[in-house]
Amino acid sequence: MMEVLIMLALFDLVSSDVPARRPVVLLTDCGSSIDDQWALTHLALAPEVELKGIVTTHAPQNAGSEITAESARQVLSQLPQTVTRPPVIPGSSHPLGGTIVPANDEMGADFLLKQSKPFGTNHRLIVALIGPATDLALALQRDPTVADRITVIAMAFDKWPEGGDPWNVKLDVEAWRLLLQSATPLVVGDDAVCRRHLSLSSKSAHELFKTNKDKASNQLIHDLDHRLSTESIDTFPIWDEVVTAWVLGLTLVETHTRPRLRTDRTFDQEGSEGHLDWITKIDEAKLWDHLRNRFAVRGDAP
Ligand SMILES: [Ca+2]
Repeated sequence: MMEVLIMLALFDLVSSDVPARRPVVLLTDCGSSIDDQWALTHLALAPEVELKGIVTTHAPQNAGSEITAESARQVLSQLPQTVTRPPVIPGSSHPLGGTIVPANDEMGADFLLKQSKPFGTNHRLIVALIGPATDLALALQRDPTVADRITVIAMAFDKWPEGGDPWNVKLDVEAWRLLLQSATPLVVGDDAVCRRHLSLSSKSAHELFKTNKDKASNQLIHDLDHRLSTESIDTFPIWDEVVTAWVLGLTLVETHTRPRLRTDRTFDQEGSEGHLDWITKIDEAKLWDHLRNRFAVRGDAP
């Protein structure tokens, strides 16, 4: 049976219980869509976050990890000069899928394992997963004890309790199967909650940054407008910002029994064990205010 435990309200943790400088490694398929750029920008600017590094992953259309790394570097280049640039590490260009992983594809897993070393069960490294889970799964395969040193916050799946997924999980189902079977604490922000809370129109995005005329926010707006125009739609979900919202304490979650994953990406609740947290609500007003204020503090890039 599914166990549901409504967690206590987590809103307002930014100003109360969230320790300063939460350590984060970001795993991203930056450039596949427009939302990774928003999350990367926001995490890099947030004073509550120590962005220790960015591991880039494979993406469709033969976009290897070096291509997504270049996209991440481009985002960082738009940030004000005062912002510390975290290292960008190209991870695996191939999903697990039973193939032999080339040595160069292990750089992301190597980085994750090295970064996790100082951490433990009482003070965990946050792994923010906004792309395929390949590099994280490689790290878990290489050293299963990394599960005792990290917490994973992931944008993934369609909705609870069905599961399903058109992108992050689909691109490496085996990696997600390993992640769900691991002992790693896991929080999921699904497509449904992101569409409910994180969809932006052109008007709302321009309103958000109306007092900021810097390179980074201009680029975020430009990318959103281009996507809205290309697809002839009024709003677009900034899915990956759900991980920023969780890191900043701006989400509510339910705790569920941890399911297994079928090959069609749906959940199998039979024989499940352990738990995971599932995000049910995002305080998007505070999230967008937080991002706007970061630009207001930082000013323009020279
Ligand atoms: Ca992404």
